[in-house]
Amino acid sequence: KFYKSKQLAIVGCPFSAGQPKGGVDKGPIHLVSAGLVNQLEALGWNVHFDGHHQFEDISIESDPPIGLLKNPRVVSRTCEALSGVVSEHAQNGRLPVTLGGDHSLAMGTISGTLKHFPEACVIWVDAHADINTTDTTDTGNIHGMPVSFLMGIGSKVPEFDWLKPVLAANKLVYIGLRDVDDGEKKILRENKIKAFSMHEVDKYGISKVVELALDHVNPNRDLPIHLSLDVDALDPSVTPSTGTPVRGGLTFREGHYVCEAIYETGLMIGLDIMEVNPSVSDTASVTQTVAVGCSLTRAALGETLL
Ligand code: Z70
Ligand code: MN
Ligand code: MN
Ligand code: MN
Repeated sequence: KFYKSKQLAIVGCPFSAGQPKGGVDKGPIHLVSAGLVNQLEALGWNVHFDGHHQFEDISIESDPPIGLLKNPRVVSRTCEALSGVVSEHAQNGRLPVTLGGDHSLAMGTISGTLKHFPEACVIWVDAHADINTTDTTDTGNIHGMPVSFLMGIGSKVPEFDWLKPVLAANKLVYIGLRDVDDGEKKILRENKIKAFSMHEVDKYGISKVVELALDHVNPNRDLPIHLSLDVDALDPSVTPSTGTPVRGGLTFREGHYVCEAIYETGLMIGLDIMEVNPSVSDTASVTQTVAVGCSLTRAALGETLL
């Protein structure tokens, strides 16, 4: 209901500087090569394939750490450029579907969609909370921090001045968490951020969890929704080819149910499919992970079982 009928844009982001492992930059190429564009067209979407954005004009001579943050300039400038691309698609009535790349890219995608839909809420589906601040990070990997940057918490880094605090704590909800740093747990508590870990998925079942998550961020089911999905939310038996697999994740069907249920609201205004890494594990695992990535994307875009 927020876009012209069935128009979407695929924004491929071959990007890996938010974390140390090579290969995640090849994720979007694999998803598209597997036929994602045709699959979405078959669901009735008018697909504007916006290419694999290398953001080539971002050339950085050297990018030494700022504090602990690794590759801060290239991450910041790539996300700033991505934010512009995503907001332009939203502006033009096309649902932006961003294929990562590592999850630091969500600073770009979410700031981009919130620019056009400031009242939107975010559903973050992940094994990790990705909410470390510049003060709490142990690793310096920025893909573990995008949420804190979007919320404007933690010590500021001038390089990220373009990114304003756009996401309020009560506009965010997590599903699938099971590997959260102590510093992150404190941030979740202090900011009263709602999170449904795998414990709650076991306790209530996935359909109740999605309903409770929506009750929290979208009680009247009338606000736009940005769905940011890290494929490591699913169990490593389902999506093995990702940088930091964590056992005990969502099953194939639980992951798909989340996507289907968000689609059913008719409120989705942005979708991220992140952290597919074709360099992790063997060929069969890569083929499976890419197939599941495409399948989750279709589920979020209206594929029905009957
Ligand atoms: C850890 C950090 C993370 C994804 C790992 C891990 C974060 N909390 N996110 N893999 N997708 O480095 O901050
Ligand atoms: Mn374009
Ligand atoms: Mn993750
Ligand atoms: Mn993530």
